[in-house]
Amino acid sequence: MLYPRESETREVKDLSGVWEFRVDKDNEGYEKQWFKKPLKDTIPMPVPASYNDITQDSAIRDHIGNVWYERNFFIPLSWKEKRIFLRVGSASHKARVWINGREAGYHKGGFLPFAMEVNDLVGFGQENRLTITVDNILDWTDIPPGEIKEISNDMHPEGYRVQEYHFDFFNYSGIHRPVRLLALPENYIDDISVVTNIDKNSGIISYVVQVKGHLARISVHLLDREGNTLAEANELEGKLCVSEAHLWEPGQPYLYILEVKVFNGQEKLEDSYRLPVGIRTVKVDGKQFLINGKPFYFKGFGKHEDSDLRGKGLDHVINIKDLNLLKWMGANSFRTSHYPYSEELMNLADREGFVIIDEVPAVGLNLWGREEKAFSPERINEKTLEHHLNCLRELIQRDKNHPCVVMWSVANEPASYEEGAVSYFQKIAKEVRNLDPTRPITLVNSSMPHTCQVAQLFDVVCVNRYYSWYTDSGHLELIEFQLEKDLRDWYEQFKKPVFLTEYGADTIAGFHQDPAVMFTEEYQCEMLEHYHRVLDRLDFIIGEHVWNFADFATKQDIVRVVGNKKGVFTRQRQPKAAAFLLKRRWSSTKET
Ligand code: BDP
Repeated sequence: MLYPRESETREVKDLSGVWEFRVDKDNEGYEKQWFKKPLKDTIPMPVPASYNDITQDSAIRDHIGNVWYERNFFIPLSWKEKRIFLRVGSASHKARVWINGREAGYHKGGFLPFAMEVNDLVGFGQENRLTITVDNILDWTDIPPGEIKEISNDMHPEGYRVQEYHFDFFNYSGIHRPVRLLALPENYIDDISVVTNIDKNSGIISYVVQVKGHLARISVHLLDREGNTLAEANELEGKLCVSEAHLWEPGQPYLYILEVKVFNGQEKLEDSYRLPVGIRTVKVDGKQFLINGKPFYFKGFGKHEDSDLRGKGLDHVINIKDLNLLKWMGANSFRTSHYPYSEELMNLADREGFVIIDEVPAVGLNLWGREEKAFSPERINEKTLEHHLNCLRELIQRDKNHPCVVMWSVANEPASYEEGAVSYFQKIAKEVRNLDPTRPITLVNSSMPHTCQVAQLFDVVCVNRYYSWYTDSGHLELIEFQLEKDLRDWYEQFKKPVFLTEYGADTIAGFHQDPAVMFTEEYQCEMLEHYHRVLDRLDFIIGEHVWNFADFATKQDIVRVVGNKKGVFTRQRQPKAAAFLLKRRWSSTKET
């Protein structure tokens, strides 16, 4: 289903606001059928937001299992003839939806939208009750995966359980993105796909429209920013050509509008949808990553959706501030580490000309030094694969038309050295290429070139490296020798462009020492300089993404001081010294 946009034929009603909320601490809600009657004993909870940091109760912050959200709504009488959908932007990680006590739908996967048609469940001229149960438990069938550990009663009189997971961000939970009601016409535009190409000075837009129901006629117009029609067609599928096209360029994006209208037999307008379209091409060629035929060098960060109080909840203030900070420092790109970000952010990136590596939530597919294998029937198995493939399908369906997305990342730091990873990622790579033959694909690696079993399946070698941090801690002087050898080995072995997708140091803002020691601002700066000297010597490097843009929350751990402090900005988005160093570097290097 297309992103909810209003038009003369479509209405969108945003249900964001204050909802009723109850934690199901004894896991009894389903059995006691809480969905049948208005929820009792509730507290107010904002939507969208993670619920974890909103109250003063650590039991809510650390809750494992179901929570219940509820609110009432009206359906306007004018929607009588409409098809009514409920669309949830994201709920982490599994959600069951009830309307007036009847089940409306279920979705697994915490970072992608889902929608359901609800005409049979809602009433007109009455208040309707919407209940959403959100479950944050992660097991090996999920991505990201997790494990529930039951701790026996020699550790606590009643025993207790913990949610374990092998990824480095707090398992924020709840309804993270807007919940919306949509009113669509009986016969409506269900999907649009565009692929763009460039031929000399002309832009070519190949499009396919899918309609639900009947239609007598379709009109497709390509509009420029001023609303002038530049090309038009009357088929469900076709090609539009713009001469002297304005391209969507990193930092200089131009967005056209593809205006699609469908009419019935009486020439009455049934539905219309306006899709922003950027004309651009992407390609990997030898040692280079080309956007619009020109070599592009990625400068930027691995990020997180993470901020004070909101956790992973959509926040336009944070999103726009972050893009402004990226611009301020001359960054041109980021990776949606380690899960798909909100559609609202993707729309902003299209508009502001940021280049994105779009990642599925396949993080933590690794047991880090444990003896057992991660890719094995008891852990990452056929069921995980099925869900992983499904997330990729949903992600590509959601983001296929965004010019900002130039590459799909299918996983972050899986145990790619295990034999079992090979057939797993063969299936993943095959499916992604099948779904989108137009974009390069990658897997972000922490393995070494001689141990990785899967890099040959992908177009770009992405590697995360922590020399002088997790290895040889404190030894800045070893970085250059070790990193250079490592990166050269990757290139020699796979003959593909290499991208340093993570490098960084935990840095507590305000800690200073010279000569530098770990955790000080001086150390973060010096470390970056060593890495950059190596990157500047190698012609097969296509990008540098510092880890991380901002400090972020993690689970409590002896190696984390109130979260991961590798941010170049604090969690409140104030710069550490490294921000100025990166600003100098990125503002002075060539634009691409
Ligand atoms: C990398 C992970 C990233 C972590 C980072 C770190 O990809 O999610 O936050 O290490 O340890 O391995 O800071």
